[in-house]
Amino acid sequence: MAHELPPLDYPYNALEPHIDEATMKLHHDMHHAAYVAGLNNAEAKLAQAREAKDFSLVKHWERELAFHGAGHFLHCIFWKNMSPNGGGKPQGSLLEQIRRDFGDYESFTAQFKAAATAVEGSGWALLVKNSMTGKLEILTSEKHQNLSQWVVAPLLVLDVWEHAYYLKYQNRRAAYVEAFFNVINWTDVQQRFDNAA
Ligand code: MN3
Repeated sequence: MAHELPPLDYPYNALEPHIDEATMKLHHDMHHAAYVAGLNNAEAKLAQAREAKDFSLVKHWERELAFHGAGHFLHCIFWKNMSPNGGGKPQGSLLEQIRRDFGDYESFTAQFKAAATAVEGSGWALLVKNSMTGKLEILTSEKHQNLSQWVVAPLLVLDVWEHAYYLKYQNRRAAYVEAFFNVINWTDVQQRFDNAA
């Protein structure tokens, strides 16, 4: 099922004067649309590679998958994160957890604004919930991909830093990757799959 550019929930000019109509139109119709097209293309190319059992370009298409996937999914959230009726303060359980994890709302906004301002070059500031600790955190991303799509729940992870295999496998990472499949705890992976939001 191909990804599609979701329409905005509000007119292009609805966020004026804070975010202008021309920017919204360009950002949504051109930039976001390009991510959607790029993501669909990357997924199609990877399907072709699986079909042909030819992964010679897998690094390229995984990069494309991350770049366009991150772009698509983050923009979907970004548009929904804004509203012509927005502003004000969070309430209820979100406000409570912000207070618990950042001290108070003002400290949260101070850190978020500072973090967003300090991103070098292109990127994002993100308020996230850590699925291991259940805590809220502010993270930043230089660019947005760096091989991640962000809105994913890790189910099965494999460390391919050299320290994870070099003593035994030296430069033969593929042999280490092969061996990993002999020790995967699929029960754990299944549980993470069942629990993923
Ligand atoms: Mn953008």
